[in-house]
Amino acid sequence: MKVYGHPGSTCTRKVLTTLAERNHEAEFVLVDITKGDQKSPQYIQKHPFGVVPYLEDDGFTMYESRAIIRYLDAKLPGRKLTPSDAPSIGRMEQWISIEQSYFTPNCMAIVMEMVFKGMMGGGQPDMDKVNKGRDGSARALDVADRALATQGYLAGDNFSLADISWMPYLQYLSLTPFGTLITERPHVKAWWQRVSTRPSWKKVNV
Ligand SMILES: N[C@@H](CCC(=O)N[C@@H](CS)C(=O)NCC(=O)O)C(=O)O
Repeated sequence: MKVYGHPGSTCTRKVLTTLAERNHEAEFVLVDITKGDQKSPQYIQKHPFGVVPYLEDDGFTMYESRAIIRYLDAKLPGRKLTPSDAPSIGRMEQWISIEQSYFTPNCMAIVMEMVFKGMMGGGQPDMDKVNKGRDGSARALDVADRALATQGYLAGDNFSLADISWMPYLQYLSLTPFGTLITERPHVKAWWQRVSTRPSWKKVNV
């Protein structure tokens, strides 16, 4: 099995965290997105949208991080990161969808302006974008805080793919002054402490 990606990429980190949780080793193929390798003709032949990650598994290939983590969890033997009862599966999928639809676009607006823009020499952050991202992130995190008041993880009592789908974005958010969006919500704060100290996350978040 080969994972094509970049260690700093949020979407690659979801895949690597899933592999680490499932104790499965895959060969890592670096696609250096800081140098534009993801737009090379050779890579576009694999991934027609020119982004990471991309998976090769014994002749089967696929892309899209949230689809890849579901595939890996279904395929690999051992304890699953997907619950087995229908309501919990529904809950897990709901939280992955909330992440993709309402949280990540807002969180990444902050991270792009406050972390990546500076790293790429792009100048001062656009505070209109940051403030809009802050408000949108706060709304999603308020909803998460209410859910996490009565359960340990997003899908219920067990760590699942839903938690993995949120973690890479929260990690980058925690590096900005808007990390307070996490720490000022007691249940999100406690959950983040729980999930970010897992060995899988420590292995991936280097
Ligand atoms: N929906 C895709 C998004 C992939 C994506 O945007 N990857 C980013 C890194 S996290 C990337 O390759 N960025 C480089 C670029 O946009 O050229 C997924 O979930 O895999």
